[in-house]
Amino acid sequence: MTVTISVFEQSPDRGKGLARDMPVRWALEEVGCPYDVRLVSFEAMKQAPHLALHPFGQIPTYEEGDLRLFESGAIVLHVAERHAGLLPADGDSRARAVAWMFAALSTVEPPIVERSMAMLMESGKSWHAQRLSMLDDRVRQRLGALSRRLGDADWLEGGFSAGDLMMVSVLRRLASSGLLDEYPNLSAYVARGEARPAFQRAFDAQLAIFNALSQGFPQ
Ligand code: GTB
Repeated sequence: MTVTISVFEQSPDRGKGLARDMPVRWALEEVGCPYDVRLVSFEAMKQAPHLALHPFGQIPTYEEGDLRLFESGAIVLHVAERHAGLLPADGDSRARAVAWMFAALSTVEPPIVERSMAMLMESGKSWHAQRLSMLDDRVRQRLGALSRRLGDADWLEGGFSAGDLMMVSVLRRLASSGLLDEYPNLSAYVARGEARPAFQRAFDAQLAIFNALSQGFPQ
């Protein structure tokens, strides 16, 4: 059955692979599932045809036959459950790998997103530096705990899993902050994820959309 995902027609991250279609693409590449892409503009995202796929008018969405899904975590979990390669066979290990997916999205990511929003929306405010320092410390609390748990292991739950895929995707959002450099084992963990051939294919595919678009722009 053909899989179609929706992605930004014009991603604000300018091809850095930080939008949330990236983990979905990466998961599909890891399991060897081909997929088509529907490019959606910011305008089209808020119109009825796309809202029928995504109640909040966002990307990514996932279509496969009669199945329509939204939420990158739910999509990655669906892909991981339907194909071999992203979840351990043993039930307990599998449950722990799924727990890491949730940890990535609901424990590690919120302070990272809050920091990104502060950088984007509040950098001109007189109190920005003070608030940023507080937000940095909140991110550090999560990174410190994650770093201690990962230790010198390659991945969070034995072999590479959907839990690592989501965690690396979330940590990549810190690239420009410098915070990850304070935790060498986490920097190495992200680099290991990014070095996977499936990650590279996913990254190149989203970058190709940005490059095609920029060729249409006057320099
Ligand atoms: N919880 C949902 C999920 O995980 O799927 C969140 C989906 C979401 O936030 N989608 C964003 C979107 O559609 C794009 S990815 N936004 C349009 C809108 O809400 O109108 C978030 C994102 C955007 C840009 C960058 N960036 O520029 O670096 C990174 C991440």
